[in-house]
Amino acid sequence: MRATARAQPNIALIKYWGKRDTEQNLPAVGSISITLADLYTTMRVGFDESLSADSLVVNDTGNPVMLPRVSRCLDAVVGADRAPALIASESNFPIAAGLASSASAFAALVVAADAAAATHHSRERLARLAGQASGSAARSIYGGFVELANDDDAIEVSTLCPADDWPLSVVVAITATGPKAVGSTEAMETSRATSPFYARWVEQQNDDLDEARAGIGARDFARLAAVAEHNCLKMHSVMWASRPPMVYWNATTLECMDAVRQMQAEGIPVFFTIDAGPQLKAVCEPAAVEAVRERLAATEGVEAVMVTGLGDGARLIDDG
Ligand code: 2P0
Repeated sequence: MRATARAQPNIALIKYWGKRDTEQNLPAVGSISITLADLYTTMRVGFDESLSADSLVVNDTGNPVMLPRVSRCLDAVVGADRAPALIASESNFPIAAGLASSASAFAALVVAADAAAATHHSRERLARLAGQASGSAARSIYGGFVELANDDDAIEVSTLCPADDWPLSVVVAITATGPKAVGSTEAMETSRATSPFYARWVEQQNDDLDEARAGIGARDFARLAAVAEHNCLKMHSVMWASRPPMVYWNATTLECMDAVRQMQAEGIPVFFTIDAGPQLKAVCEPAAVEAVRERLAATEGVEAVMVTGLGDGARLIDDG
C-alpha cells in the first residue's frame, strides 16, 4: 500500500491560460509543452487504515494548506472510501515560483497513488486525473514534446516527439524566489472574467498550436521559437490587461529577455518563455547551452541559473 513516483516539471511553449469548466478543471485552450529532465519531484504515498486522516509533508515540512487539494486528487484516483494516506514530496528546485511545481507534484502523485492502491489506471486516465488536480500536471505524465488537446468535454494528452528525437536544452534564470502573489488558478479566472483580450486569446490558440506542431514535426527551431515567443507574450498581454492587472515579471525578467534578444542578434539559436512567475526560461540548441548559461548568469539581478535537457514522463521508482 506504498509507492514512490518521480515526475519532472514541464514548460509550456504554447500556453494553457483559462478554464472552460472550473468544476472539472478543463482548460479553455490546448497547449504544447516540453518535459524537463533534471528538475524533479519525488512523491511517496502510503495508504494506512490505522491513520486517522491524510497528512502531507513537502520538503520535510508539514503542509496543511495544500492537503485538501492532494486529498481530493487521491479520492479521484482511488475512490473516496480509501484508507487515509501519508504523502511526502521533495523537489530539487524552488516550489511555487512559476516553475510548474504543481505539475511535477500532481503527476508524481497520481502515479504513486495508482501503484500504492493497485488501481491500474491507463496512462491516459492518469493524465486526466492529474489534469483535474492541476491543468499543467496532465502534461508531465508524458515526456519530450507533449500536446494537451482540448477537444469535446475531455482532454487528450500525448507525446508529439520523444525527448531523444529532438534534444533541446533549457536554461532557467531564477530572478526571484518565494511564492508568487497570485496563484495561477485565481489569475486565470480573473483573466477570463475581465481581460478584453481573453476571447481573442482563446480564438487564436489553434493557429498557434498548428504552427508549433509543424515546427516540432520539421525540427525547425526558428519556426518553433517565433510562435513560442509570440504565444508567451500574448498570454502575458491577457494578464496585464486583466483587472486587477497581473504582472508576474520583474526588472530582471526584462533584462533576461533583452539578453536573449542580443544572443538572437548574434545568431545564437535560443528563445525565451515566461510563465506565471518572474523566472525566464531560455530554450536553445544543445551546442549553444554554455553560451546561454553564461550570458544569463551574468545578467544583472539573476540569482541563479539551472540547466536541463528534455526528459521522460512520470514514472514509478519504488513500489514497495
Ligand atoms: C502552462 N501555466 O501552460 C501555463 C502557463 C502558467 C502559465 O499551467 O489551475 O497550476 O492548477 O489548473 O496548471 C499554471 O497553471 O493551473 C499553468 P491549475 P496550473 O504551463
